[in-house]
Amino acid sequence: MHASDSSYTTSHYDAIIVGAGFSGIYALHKLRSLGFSVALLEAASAPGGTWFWNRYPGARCDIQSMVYSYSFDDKLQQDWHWSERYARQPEILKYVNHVVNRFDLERNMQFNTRIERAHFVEEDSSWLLTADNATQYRARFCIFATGCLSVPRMPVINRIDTFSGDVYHTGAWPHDTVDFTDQKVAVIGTGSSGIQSIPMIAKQAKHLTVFQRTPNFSTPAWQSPLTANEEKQWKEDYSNIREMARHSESGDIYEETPHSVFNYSAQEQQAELERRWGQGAFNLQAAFTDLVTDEKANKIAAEFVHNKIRQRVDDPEIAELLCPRNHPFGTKRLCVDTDYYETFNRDNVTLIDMSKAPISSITAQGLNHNNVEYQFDAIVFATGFDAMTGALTKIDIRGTDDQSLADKWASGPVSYLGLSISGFPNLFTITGPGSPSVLTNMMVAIEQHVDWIVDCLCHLRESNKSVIEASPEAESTWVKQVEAVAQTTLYPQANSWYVGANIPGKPRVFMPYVGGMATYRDICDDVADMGYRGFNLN
Ligand code: FAD
Ligand code: N01
Repeated sequence: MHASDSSYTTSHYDAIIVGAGFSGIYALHKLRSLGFSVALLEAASAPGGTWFWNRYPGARCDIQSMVYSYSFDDKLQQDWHWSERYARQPEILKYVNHVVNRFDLERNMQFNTRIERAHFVEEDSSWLLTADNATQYRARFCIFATGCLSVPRMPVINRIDTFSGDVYHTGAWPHDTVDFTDQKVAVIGTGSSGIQSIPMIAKQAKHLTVFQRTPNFSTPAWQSPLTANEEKQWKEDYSNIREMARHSESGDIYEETPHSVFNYSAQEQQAELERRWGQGAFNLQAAFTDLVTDEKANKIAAEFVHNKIRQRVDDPEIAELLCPRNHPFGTKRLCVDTDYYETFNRDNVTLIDMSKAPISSITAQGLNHNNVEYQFDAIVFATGFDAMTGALTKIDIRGTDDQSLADKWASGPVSYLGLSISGFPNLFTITGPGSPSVLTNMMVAIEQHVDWIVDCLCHLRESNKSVIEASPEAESTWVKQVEAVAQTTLYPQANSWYVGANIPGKPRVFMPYVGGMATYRDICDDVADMGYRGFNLN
């Protein structure tokens, strides 16, 4: 790669960050405050990442906002007021903008700038990035904060472009208000996005038809306003709570247990599951140590949720259709809902089971499924993302010897710690494949990665080194470790986006590190303490 192309204006930095979600924003703040010259480039017109793009009705977090937020600045967390237990998307976006303004970050951000190429320049060990708007950027270090769930995916369906009504994807929702009043609406997909949006759309639409290929396990959020007293209690103990979250396996603060389900009688098991159900969200998954490692234990939890679904849904046949049976409980991201199952008790909602027959085609008026023609005013695709690798493999990233990252990852992503890739010196990924990322409270994962990367850059600066690269041996050992730990669980059994099963042709590899946040943090700290073991520094 040549140092620059004369048709572009090139700016030079110590570090370039790509992506203005929670990861990129914190990385920018931290690097800049330590004296690095840095620019952040973002495809969108404003910061927010996930919370900029996912504006569908019902979008909110599934980790309590008091912990699904930055912990790096005590004054920030003490000053900010969350109105509800799980904040809605507009409030999270408001928080993002508050952070950007509070730390005066926008002056180092460039919006409407989609990076299309990132090439390593061997002559001087720098990265040259080229955007879609004819700008180029050079930097010693390149940090991809491009997100695990940032490339929305439209399914492959015959004549998908022929619908004459309104088409939406939950992950690229319009900024203008969408009003479904008096409309016949279809939602395709029943993952977390579908499960959050379906109850809201049902309340507005004349009729809602839900097309479900695979039912998912969902637990109630028990959403409520955050009272002044609750907020006070959180804030009085904030630093302890944050520390607990950082050193937990999930990055969240639900009760962890040392007990197997088999330590209890059947009655005690049900009582504990009931208690956890009452706490909401991921508490259920953490009820016993072996729910996602032992098939018999898993069945107890699955059956518990099936019974809850049967209680919540009036029509027994619909209830059975909503009970997940083709994957173990917890092996797809657990969904967290408000009135999801109850929505199917409404007169204006129909559930269509697609498990035996896919949609045969989209038509100008709607769609055809199982020889039935459906007519709609709007179709909502809640069909997910090219997760974990999509945002990176879309970019033409080339390392030493002009090696392409997409080629290197053709059989599945490989990395050292999900942070660094052999053959791609001075390049870092925040929450990359091979790190706990999507299996945790991602705020904790993000802060841990950013802190580690920034410490690493400071170490290089202090030791007069300018190049760091993961060794092929360390990378290969880590990939085997990620795979080995996944195989001790039931996770690989599910056709989830964790294994790339939602994208036809994507290699089936369990991508996140399932060994837990606390264990992973210790490994990363140990690597740094041992002089960046597994990396070559020059
Ligand atoms: P993102 O927020 O995805 O930001 C990445 C940014 O990079 C985007 O703005 C994108 O436009 C930009 N980008 C990508 N490619 C390029 C390019 N080539 N050039 C320029 N810019 C580029 N996690 C939780 O832990 N708890 C939750 O409750 C939770 N809720 C979620 C709800 C939804 C609807 C979704 C989709 C995800 C949720 N997640 C949740 C996961 C969520 O993605 C993370 O928590 C977090 O917001 C990720 O931040 P990020 O900065 O790493 O990535
Ligand atoms: O996407 P998904 P998502 N025909 O991939 C179906 C986070 N998140 O956007 O399972 C018919 O989970 C597909 O069916 P199947 C969270 O990490 C969090 O909902 O492949 N159906 C599935 O039902 C989450 O896990 C929140 O059989 C098709 C659905 O579309 C991740 O983002 C909220 C199809 C896709 O589900 C992704 O969630 C939102 C086809 N051709 C997102 N193709 C919170 O609550 C796909 N489907 C915090």
